[in-house]
This record gives sequence, C-alpha cells and structure tokens, in this order.
Amino acid sequence: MAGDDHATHETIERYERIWVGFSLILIVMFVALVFYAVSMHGAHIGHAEPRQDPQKILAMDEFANPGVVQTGDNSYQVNMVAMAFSFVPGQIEIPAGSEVTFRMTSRDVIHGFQVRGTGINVELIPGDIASLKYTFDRPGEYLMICNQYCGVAHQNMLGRIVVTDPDAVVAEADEPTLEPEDADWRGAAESAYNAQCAACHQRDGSGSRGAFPPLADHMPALVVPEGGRDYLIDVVLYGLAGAIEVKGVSYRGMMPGMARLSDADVAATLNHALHAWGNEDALPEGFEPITREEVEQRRGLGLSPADVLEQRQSLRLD
Ligand code: HEC
Ligand SMILES: [Cu+2]
Repeated sequence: MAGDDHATHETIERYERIWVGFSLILIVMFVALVFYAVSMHGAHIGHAEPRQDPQKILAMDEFANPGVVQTGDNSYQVNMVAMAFSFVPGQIEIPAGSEVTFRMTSRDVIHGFQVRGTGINVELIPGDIASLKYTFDRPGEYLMICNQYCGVAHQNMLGRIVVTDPDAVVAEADEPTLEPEDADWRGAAESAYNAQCAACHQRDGSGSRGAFPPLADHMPALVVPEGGRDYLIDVVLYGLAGAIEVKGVSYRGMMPGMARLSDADVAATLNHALHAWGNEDALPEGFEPITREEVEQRRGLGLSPADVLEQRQSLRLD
C-alpha cells in the first residue's frame, strides 16, 4: 500500500540522517584530536631540504665531524649521522632550556630518529638533511631510538641525550684515580667501560655480529703487534671508520671518536676491555696496563677515523 511505502521511506530517511550526523561527529572528533595532539605535544617531524648527492652531504664539515656545537648564548646545534647501527654522536649533552637545532642525515639506509618523551620523530634518508628545532625543558636522560627497521642489529641502534640542569651547582669533576698502580682500578675501569662502551660492544664484550665487533677474545690480539697500544688509544680518541674483519666477520661501521673522555677514562675503558672476559689470560707475559700518560701523548694528533683504519692495516693482524 502507498501509505506503508511512505512510512518505510520516512523511517529509512531518519536512519540515514542519524548515520550522516554520526559520521560528521566522528570526523570532527578526529580533526579535533589531531589539533589537540599537535598543540599539546607538538609535532616535530623535521624539515627536509632538497635532495643532494649523499656523498656530498657526508663530505660537508658538519657531517664529516658530527657532534654538538654551541652556536649562541643559549643555543646548540647537533650535527648527527645515522648509520647501521648507531647514531654519531651517540651521546649528547645539552643544558635544559636551550634551543637545539638538529641537523641529521643517514650514511647508508633509511633510519628513524625518535626521542622518547618528546614529539621528535624524523625519518633520516641518505641524500637528505633533516633539520628540526627543539627545546628540552626538563633535565634528565632521553633515549634516542631508531624506529625504522634497518638491519640485523637495528634493536641496538640507541643513543642518549643528557639534558643537564643549568642551575645545578656543577660539582668539581673529580678525576677518578684509575692509575693501574692503584689496587682498585678494576672496579672504576669496569664502570667507565659500561658507561662509555657497553652500548655498542656490550657489557660482556660480545659486540653485535655484523655491527659492533666483539672485544672479548679479541683485544689481546690487537695489543700484541708493535704499535698496538697506540692503535687502541687512537681508536678511542679519534674513532674508527671503514671495513675491518674480526674473527671472520666483516664490519663496516664507524666508531665515533671520544676525545671528550679524560686521559684516565680512556686508559680505564681500554684496560677493562683488555683484562675482562678472560682476555687477561691471553695478554703477553709482563703486560703493563695502559697509563694516562700514554693517552696524553696521543692527544692532539688530529687523526680522522679513516687514518686510524690505516693504522690498523699496518698492524698486519692476519
Ligand atoms: C657507538 C658505538 C660504539 C661505541 C660507544 C664504542 N665503539 Fe668501539 N667500535 C664500534 C664500531 C662500529 C667499531 C668498528 C668500526 C669499523 O667497522 O671500522 C668499533 C671498533 C672498536 C675497536 C677496534 C677493533 C679492531 O678489531 O680493530 C676497539 C678496540 C674498540 N672499538 C673499543 C672501544 C672502546 C674501548 C669503547 C669505549 C671507550 C668503544 N669502543 C665504544 C662502535 C662503538
Ligand atoms: Cu637504524
């Protein structure tokens, strides 16, 4: 009957109106959520400059010598290179409240740069320079993580941003006494190693296959050849880049130079790696731990990570 048809039609129309209204509410909610998230947490998705030849970018001074530079009273620039499987620099220190400009690129594949507890999340692509500004208001430690699967040791691609409290009274940095003559150098050496080296080479010195060479069952072989002691010190001071082979596995990474460490700490980290994990038993008869004076003498040579690779080749390890 015509009357029934009309009633059905009305009912359907009512339902349609309800659905259209409901969808509109959803759309408005989604848009509002995006606005809310961006205004409350900020979106730091980076700004990419025009693509260039990756080699040209890596040759630029800021990326050939990555690190943190102070650019003003209260501003810093972080020049960073991501590579399988590390961020260089892997540890950054900045005072809270300062304006930080990150300039970043990748040396090999696509990596992610995400900083926990912040809205920073950027894709790092070879041939691109990603840049973004950020101000860390709260002092503390922030974890940098690669959130793009980039290979076997991807999960080890981590770093730290230490945001310091500019108002805190700076304690007189007490130089730890780590002279090998001191009876207790081992404990301090272990903590120095764990703080500076374990992120990549692991606490047990096992490294990460294909990414970070093992130091366990390997350090003694490096110290034995003539020039081995200097080589080890230079690796820590100046870094190491290029293809090496350790126990039949190839590595083609880059270890960042850590000249910022004190002479005592450089000696300590190396002495720990030379003695721990059973390495001690493989050291030559009468081996003397590396001293601060030896480290001091290797400073200021201005070597590049590639120079240190050449030095390694002259050790004729195989
Ligand atoms: C950010 C990661 C990272 C950190 C931190 C790091 N290393 Fe390395 N290290 C590497 C990589 C990668 C290589 C291999 C570089 C290459 O492939 O050319 C390497 C190589 C070495 C080598 C040379 C091995 C060889 O066969 O010649 C030594 C020795 C070494 N590291 C010691 C240390 C010590 C000691 C520390 C702490 C003071 C340290 N590393 C901290 C990543 C790191
Ligand atoms: Cu990565």
